[in-house]
Order: sequence, then structure tokens, then C-alpha cells
Amino acid sequence: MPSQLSPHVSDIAPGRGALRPARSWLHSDTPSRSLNGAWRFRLSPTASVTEDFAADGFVDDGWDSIPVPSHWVLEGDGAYGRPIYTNIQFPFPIDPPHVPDENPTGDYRRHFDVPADWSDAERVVLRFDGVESLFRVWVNGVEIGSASGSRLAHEFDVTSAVRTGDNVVAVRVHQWSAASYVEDQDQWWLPGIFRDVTLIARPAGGIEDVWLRTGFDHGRGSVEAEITADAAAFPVTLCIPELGVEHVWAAPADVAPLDVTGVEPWSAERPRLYDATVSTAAESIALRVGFRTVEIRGDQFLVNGSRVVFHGVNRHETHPERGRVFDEEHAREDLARMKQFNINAIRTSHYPPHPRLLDLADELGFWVVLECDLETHGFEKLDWVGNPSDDPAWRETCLDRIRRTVERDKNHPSIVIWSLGNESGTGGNLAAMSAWVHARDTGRPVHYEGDYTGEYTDIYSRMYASVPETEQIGSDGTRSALLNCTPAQSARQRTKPFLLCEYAHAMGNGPGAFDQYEALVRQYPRLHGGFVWEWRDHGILATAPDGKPYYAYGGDFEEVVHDGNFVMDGMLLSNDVPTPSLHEFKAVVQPVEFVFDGEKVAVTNLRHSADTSDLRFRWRVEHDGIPVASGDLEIPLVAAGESQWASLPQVAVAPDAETWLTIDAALAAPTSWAPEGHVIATAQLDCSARRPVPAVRPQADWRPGDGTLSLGIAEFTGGSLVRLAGRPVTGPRLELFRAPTDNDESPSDGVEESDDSVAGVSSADLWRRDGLDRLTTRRVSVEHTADALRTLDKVSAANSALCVMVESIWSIEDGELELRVEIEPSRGWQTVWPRIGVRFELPDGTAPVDGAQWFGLGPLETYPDSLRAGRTGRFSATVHDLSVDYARPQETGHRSELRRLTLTSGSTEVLHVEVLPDTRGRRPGFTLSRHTPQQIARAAHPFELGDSTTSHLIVDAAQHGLGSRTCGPDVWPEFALRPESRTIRLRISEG
Ligand code: IPT
Repeated sequence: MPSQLSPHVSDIAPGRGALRPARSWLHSDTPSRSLNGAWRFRLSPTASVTEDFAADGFVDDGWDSIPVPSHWVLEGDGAYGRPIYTNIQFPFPIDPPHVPDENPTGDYRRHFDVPADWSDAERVVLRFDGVESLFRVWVNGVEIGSASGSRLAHEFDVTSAVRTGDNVVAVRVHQWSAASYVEDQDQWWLPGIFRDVTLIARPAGGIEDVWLRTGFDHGRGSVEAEITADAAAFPVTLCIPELGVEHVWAAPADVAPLDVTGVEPWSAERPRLYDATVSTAAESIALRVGFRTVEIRGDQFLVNGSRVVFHGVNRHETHPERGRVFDEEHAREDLARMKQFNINAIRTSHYPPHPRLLDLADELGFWVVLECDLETHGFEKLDWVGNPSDDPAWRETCLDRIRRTVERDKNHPSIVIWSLGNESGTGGNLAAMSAWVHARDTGRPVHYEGDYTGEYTDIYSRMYASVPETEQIGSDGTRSALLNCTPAQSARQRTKPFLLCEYAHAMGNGPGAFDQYEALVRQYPRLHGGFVWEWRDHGILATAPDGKPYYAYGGDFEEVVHDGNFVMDGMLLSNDVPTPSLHEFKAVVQPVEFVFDGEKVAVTNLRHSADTSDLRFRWRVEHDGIPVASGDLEIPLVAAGESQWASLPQVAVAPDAETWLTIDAALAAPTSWAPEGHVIATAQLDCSARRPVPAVRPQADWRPGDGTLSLGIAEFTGGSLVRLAGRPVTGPRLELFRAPTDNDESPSDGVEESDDSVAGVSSADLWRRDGLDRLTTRRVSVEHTADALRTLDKVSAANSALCVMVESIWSIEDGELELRVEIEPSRGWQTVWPRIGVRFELPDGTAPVDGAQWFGLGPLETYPDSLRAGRTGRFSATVHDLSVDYARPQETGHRSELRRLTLTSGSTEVLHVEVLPDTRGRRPGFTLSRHTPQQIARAAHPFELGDSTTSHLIVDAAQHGLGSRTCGPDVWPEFALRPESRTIRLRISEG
């Protein structure tokens, strides 16, 4: 065959020769062979290599071997190119439908055997479940066809090309094609045959496709079957043994809806499935049916008559080593983890997942928004000119994608909404896709966020709406226009249920304000919750120059254009470790609410339909975090949406310790996703007796001194602390800087932001402008009394006249060393501050400080707008575990509301620090880390931090909130930290 530029790469058409219509991904008993495994592989830099490799007799001895499924850029240690990460940008010139000649092209070959007994098969079908982005197929040298639609299934009839015995299949995969313009999702570009390849024998008299549409209404189930089979294949039998259903349809015309009694409904909470078979004499198909009815009534989205609240996540398919290659065991663990964290919904952003994922969602119980493989986001840069969503030339491509999406997965009870795609502007092709779905499936609504005005979709959906805007959408009281809507369109949108298909951008340390959104969902029934962006980081496991493993993000593979660490925005780190945000989410959306009132507690079941029979309730009382009593709490059964009162136990209140009552709701029995005893909801009640805070002892007889002295366990030279309890310690030094979080580094959009922000400028830039990361000190005075030392420092930054006066008073109070720091900013500071704290350095002595025990909020880090997962108690952690390994190092580890802290070295207690609240009752927090904020801020990856044995203790009078500004609202004003005077009081003693 002549060498030529492949004609296919610029074809807008979705391919040629694949079987249509698409059909369900079914579990059939007909013979099939997996063609997964080792294939021969050759990578070429362009699409123009000769096609002779497809010939029957071609000798591929010199080729490499590659596993299928896989992405070639993740195989061969970089020998086959490297991944590219972009969010919105196209990593090639925007020249639709053309792509560059530099178009990595992978040729694949393998032999396979067709058994002799397949000769009675009516047809032999070759199925590809996922190939990125365009591929052509040959069998025994015969060209079979081509297809695009990377995350969609494509089947080819290869009957006339195969023979009994040995066969050769050859596949050519182009990384770039016209299809790349409609697959511009925010993720790594990962070419290759990355899902299963299967050869299927289709029998005469088999079932081509089946759709069991189920319904549920007040204890009655219904099944409406659609059977695609030749008339000669009949009779067709439907069996649901557990329900006593055995129904035979003699001929196609007999297929009619059935009513089924004694049915338990399917819900995400109680995912009741019934095994079913649909069979002919030649083929039997196994399905698991769940009975549920999805409807929109007014502005409410209901399943089985009850309103659904989506506590969801956006789920991409991503794995640090396999990319988008599906691993069922890992996916099951991931979904079980979601359930453990009270997540009840998944949006399959932004394409259909591996089909088995939906079997798992049916089984474990999730409300699924199943999204089509469509995103044309890069056209935004061209003001959407030429957008495939609105160009008739692309209509068939768009329709082909949505048909393949719906047809493949239509049997799943977990799927309650179809979504047309993501960030593809708007246009006639999207409207046509929606019309097709409406005609095909009347049982599920259609979602697409980009249909702002609600012309062709059923749900009002938005992403990253701020809290006030969400409230405006939820409340009936306002007539103001919605985003991009005329008043009439706004009114139309207000008649629909609302959901946030993306919100709370979980990039790095953040987001804040989960609880503010949840409060709105509780208040306004039209608001149906949403889907956090996103479930997990997409880091790719790589090796640093020093040999350390790390999780790579955009730019780490020297991509020409990339979007940095915007791909690391999950509530789970790349290595499956839940971040504090996931714990926060779990606490905010907990399905049981406790409201204390005197000696009683009101228990409200916030679930969709499940009662509390699967839960047991426990209480415990702690004195300063030490358990003193516990027991079971008798709570009457609470139906979904109802409340019940229960009596609280008698709590023994300690006179000289804090007394806290904690209630947990836990699983009474193991489930498929968590063991018995797994806690799903918690509440705490402070029962402490009021205790006075020791007043500050006035001292009058200050006189100048040289500041070299000892006070209890503290030794000072020149007014500066040098030792505590015999070990080197320096400080306190004013610390106003935190290693900026991703949200801190994100420019303000100037909309609805606090007065302190500057449009287009990040908080971190303002902090650096003001020199918060490079403060210097001038000692103004040193004074003592008989048992006290006082220093006054003026702290400011180069080329700035702004300053902070810091007065530190060391004294002996009640026989203990007390440090009081008075922090007072000058006038003129314009921005929010990241923190107001003091830092101590504990350099490596013979035994470095390597851990902490504390009584305060824990166990994980908390910030002013992300406090709900914190509970008051006693906790301990190593210095390493006090920090979260965010993919890009940043502020981490702040523990709020500290009462008492013990620094440890191994099992030795080194220093005790007791924290006194300020006159307004506010308590500081602490951070203990191996690195200073300045060091952390300089590192782009954890491996760049270097080893250290010095520990840095920062006691913060206050910290700034987290917000969600990387993609969404800034820190809510109430949680923003403004320059202000603060006092920190500590009592320090030897361990
Ligand atoms: C939004 C995208 O839909 C999502 O895929 C992801 O990229 C997210 O942003 C950010 O991580 S689009 C955004 C421009 C609002």
C-alpha cells in the first residue's frame, strides 16, 4: 500500500463501518474472547506511515510489545512520548477539523484464534470499549472500518474477514484527529487502546439488545421490555426468580409492560437489585434490575416520589500508573470510599466510564449523572466561533456520541440523568442531542450546564455559582435575572430543579464553605445539591531526579502548553489518601442531624428514603479529651425526612476540665462498602462548667536591661529566647505568611469579592507585594522586672513603611513560665492577611521534636471556613502526619482551637504548652512542620522540600479562610482575616 497521509484524521464523521445502532453492554452467555493482553506495537511520529503493517503476512518481529488495554505514553518509560495535560487549551493549533502532521500514531497487531465451533455463529463482532482518539481496524488484511469517540464502545462486524484458526487483527490509532476538537476535557491526553477489546460470537436467534425499563410506584414495580431480536428468535423469556416472574413473549408483538408485586424499590441508599435473565433458545442475558421511577415534578427532582439531594462528586477515570485504564478492584475500593464519606452521587465527568463502573454503582448505590463524551471548551477562546456544538457539519458526530452513550448504559437503575457533555458552548447540535434523548428515553431527564437559558434541557444547572447567587436561584422571592438569561428565560429556569454540576473546587488545601452551600440545600427545596469538583487528583507517578517517587502534573513532562497543577483538584490525593476536605464534606453532608436541647436531642433523618434501622447510636463523655463514660443511645426508628426526640445520658461535668458529650451514628451491620461500626454522623455538645481565665498580672517596675537572664525553664540572651528546658529554641518571631494555597495564588475575578481584593491579582501576590514572606525585625527595647522580661520589636518589610509592633512579655505566673505576645499592626495595611502568628524554631538537638499531642480541634487540619470535620478531643500525630502531602506544597496542618499542646520526641514529652484564650474567648491554633512557610512556598513538588530535622512551631492567633477561588468564590468575608491586634498567651512547662 502506498505511503500517504491518512485521510481519516481530519474526518468530521465519527468513523465508518461500525455497527449501528449502538446497543447495551450486556452480560451474555454467548461465546466471546478477550483480546486484551500483549499486542505487537510500533509508534510513528506522524500519521503518514505506510499501511502495509495491516497485511496478513506482514512480519512484525522487530516490533515492541505493549499491553492492551494501556496508554502508550504511560508505557515504555518515556520511549513512546509523554502525557500532556491541558484544561481548556488545545495542545495543537486550532485549525478544525485538521490536526498537525506531528500526530503520534500507534500501530498494533496481534494474532487470535477463532475456535472451530464458532462456525455456527451468525456473526462475529469485534468490540472496542475505548480507543483514544481515532482508530482503523483490519482483520486478516481486510479493512473493517474506523471509529472515533474515545470513551465510547464501537463494534464491527468481522464475520466475513475471520476464519477458523489463526487470524491477525491490526489497529492503527492516531493520537490526534478531528475528534480531538470535541474531546477537550480537563484531563491528560492519553492515547491508545485503553479499554477492552473483545471478539464476540453472535448466535442466530440471539438477542441483539435488550432494555428493561423499570418503574416503581407505591410498592408496585413495572417492567417495560424492549427486545431487539429477529422474529425467529422468539419466544423470549424474562425471568426474575426472586419475584416469581417468568414471562414468555411468543412473538415481538406480544412484548408488553408487566406489573410486578412485592417489589422493594432501588435507591442509592438501599440499592435493591434483582437478578433477571432475558433469554431465547440461543442466548441468555443476565441483568440486575432495580425498580425506580425518576420524575421532575414542578421544580423538584424526585425518585420514587421523594426529592433527591445530590451529595455528589465529579469522577474522572484516572490512576497514577494506568491513566484511564479501568481496574475493577481499584474502582470498587474507590466507590466504597465514596460511600464511607457519605457521597451518594457521581457525575461521570466528562464521558462514560468503563461500563463495569455502572454495575458497581447499581450495586453499591449511587445516583449517577451519566455524561456523554463531549467537550469543545477550547473554542471559548475564539468566542465559540466554529464551535462543533453549533455547526451542522458536526451534527452527526454529536448525535453518534449521545446515541452510543445512552444505548450502552440504558439498563442501569443508578443512572437517573443523562448529561449531553461539558463546556461545549451551546448550539443546535446539543439541542438535537437532547431531542434524541427525549425521544429515546422518556424515563430520565436531560442535563447540560451550558444551556443557561433552559431551551432544550430539563434541569437548571450551573457550575461554581457563589453562595449568594445559589441562594438567589433557590429563593422564590427574587425576580432578578439569572446568568445569561433574559427575565423570561430566568422565569423559565426557576420552574426547574436546580443543581450545581460542579462546585467547591477541591484544589490543594480547600475548599471552604461546603457548609454554606449545604445550608441552602436544606432551606430551598428547589436546590438539589451538587457535585464537588472533583473526586481525585490526576497525578501521574513519576521519579524525581533524586530517585524519589512523586505525582507529576502539567508541565512535568515539558509540554509546550499545559495547565500546571490544575489537574490536582480532588478530595483524594493521587495515592488514594483522603484529604481533609473529604472529611469536611463527609461531616457537612452527614445524613443524620443532631440538635441538642437541654437534656434531649432531636435526631433528624435527612436521607432520601431509608429509615435509621441500619444505624446504632453511641454516646461518650470526655473530660479534657479523656473518656470517662460511654453507652448506647436509644433512639426510636426515624423515617426518612422525620425527626425523633431522644433523652441524653446524665453527663458528669468535671469542675476543672472541659466536659464534652459526643454522639455517633454508626452502621449496625457491615455493608458492602464499610464494616459494622463505621461512623456516618457525629455531633458534640460542650457541657463544660465555666472556668475563669487567669487575668494578666500588671507589672509596673520595668527597667532597661540587657536581656540576658533565666526565667524558670527559659534562658535568654540579649532579650531573645535561646533555650527552653535545656534545649535550643528560638522565637517568638512574628509570622504573617503562609505558603500560599492554590486558592491564595488564584487571581481575583473582581466579582463579589471582598473589598481587599484587586481584580486580576491573587491574594498571594498582594502578600508578597507587602513583604509578608520577608519580614525583618528591629528590636526597639528590652526591659525586665525581678521575674519578667519584656521586648518590643518593630516588624516590617523592605521598602515598606507599614509595620507591626510586637510586644513579648515573659514572666513567671503561678510558678509557671508565661509568654504573652501583643501584636499590633500599624495603619495602612490594605489586604487580608494569611495568618497572625508567632513562630518558634526547635532545631535538631540530640532528640529532635518529631510529634505532637494536643487537646483541641482535630484530628485533621481545620481552617475558619472548613471546621466541621474537627471535633474537640485529644489527638496525637507525628510531625510528618501533621502535614498533608498536597501535590504542590502549600499551607497545611493548622489545628484550630488549641487548649494544650505537648511536643514530643519519640515517646518523650519535651515541652507542654497551655494556651489561654484571649479576652474575647478566642483560642489560637497551631502548626508543627519541618519547613517554614517560606520554604514550603518555594517548592513545586514535595520532593523539592528537602530533608530537615528542625521543627517549626507556629501558634496562630488567627488564620485566613480557604475559599474556593481557583475556580469559584473567594473566602467569605466572615472568614477572611484582616490585619488587627491580637494577643497570644501561652504557659510553657517542661515535659
Ligand atoms: C470547569 C470544567 O467543567 C471542569 O472540567 C474543570 O476543568 C473545572 O472547571 C476546573 O478544574 S470549567 C471552568 C472554566 C468553570
